[in-house]
Amino acid sequence: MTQRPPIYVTRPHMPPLEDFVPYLEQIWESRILTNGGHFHQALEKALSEHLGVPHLSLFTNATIGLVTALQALRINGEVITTPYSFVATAHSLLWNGVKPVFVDVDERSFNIDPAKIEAAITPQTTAILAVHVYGRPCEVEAIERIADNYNLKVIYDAAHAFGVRHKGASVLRHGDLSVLSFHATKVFNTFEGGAIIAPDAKTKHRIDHLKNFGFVDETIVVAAGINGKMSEICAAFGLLQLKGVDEALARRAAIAARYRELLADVPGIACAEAWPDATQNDAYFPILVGPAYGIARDALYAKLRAEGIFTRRYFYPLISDFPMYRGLPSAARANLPVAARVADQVLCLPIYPDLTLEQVERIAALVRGQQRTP
Ligand code: T4K
Repeated sequence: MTQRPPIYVTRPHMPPLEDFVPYLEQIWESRILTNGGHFHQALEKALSEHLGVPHLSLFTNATIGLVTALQALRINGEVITTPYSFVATAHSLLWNGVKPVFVDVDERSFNIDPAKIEAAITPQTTAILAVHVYGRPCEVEAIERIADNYNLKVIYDAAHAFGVRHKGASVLRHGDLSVLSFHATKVFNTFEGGAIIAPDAKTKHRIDHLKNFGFVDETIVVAAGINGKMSEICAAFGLLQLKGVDEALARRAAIAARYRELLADVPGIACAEAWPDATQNDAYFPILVGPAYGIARDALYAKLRAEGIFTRRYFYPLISDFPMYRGLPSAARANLPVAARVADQVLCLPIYPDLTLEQVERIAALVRGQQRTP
């Protein structure tokens, strides 16, 4: 019997190799490999237009982007954030010497719950670092109202939110700064990469200096900057990727719709609901495995693994469960009951443009097949 190839939670979308060769030839010809070359400039312009945002600064990855965004806004003291995210969100605070204060999430969106933010504000609070989890927008208006009332900055970790629109405009326009990821596992990838979205040219210039060691010109350094620059090869790949991104998003939407149909009536399985006032990018396909399913989430995860289907439990454990955070008073699971429940029940099913509907049907049938009526 021939073995089926494994199915991973995601696979990067790749254009045909021959389409990339002319870009490589241009790089070989120019010998400009990095430091704001032709492709870097072209991708910044193309992405600003595509996403409908005023100012965008490319980065080597989103983590350095987050660290730099906090530097650019001179964030210190305490920052209110979510435990339900990838560790990079909170790590960016520690790299800035800032204390994370975890606030619970909303049970429908899995994003930080604005109703719980105010109680966590102290005289040391300087900002809110929220995450558009799975590309579903936070309650941006409520968050910004609180920020205005308490004079706080707002930074959005928008690693998952490529192309997402909220009430007709890019969700990346909200807050003081937003940070995208273009990692291999993301909807739009440049191998590794990311970007900060800034509201005005002055802020973008400051960020451009910060990602280039603080250099303004050959002899002037204005800040203790870092090296966060995207290389020409990654930027060139991004330009090529941009041509296929709408088609890739349409494939993802078809896959998500099929999963929803096939899993709609499985007892104990809840698919994330469509989100009001927002477009979806189907970056992930999370399901919650509740008590009515009859077996635990981890048993389903193991069963699928045994079948060569590598789902992921994004985001379990919670960030607040990791050793460098769990000593914080706000990290106690009793303070984060919704996030704790979601982390214990969530399973992200495979979704990526090359996944076939037959594979989706097989995965859904396996999920259905494990259900045990209590
Ligand atoms: N904020 C949030 C909310 C984030 O989710 C992330 C990253 C960040 C910030 C930071 O962004 P970056 O600094 O990375 O730009 C992955 C990614 O490494 C990470 O970027 C992502 N979030 C996180 C949610 O997932 P892992 O350790 O789970 O990835 P890994 O290597 O196990 O990959 C998952 C599957 O994808 C593999 O089983 C196979 C497939 N894969 C992966 C890679 C890297 C491929 O087919 N090709 C590949 O090149 O963290």
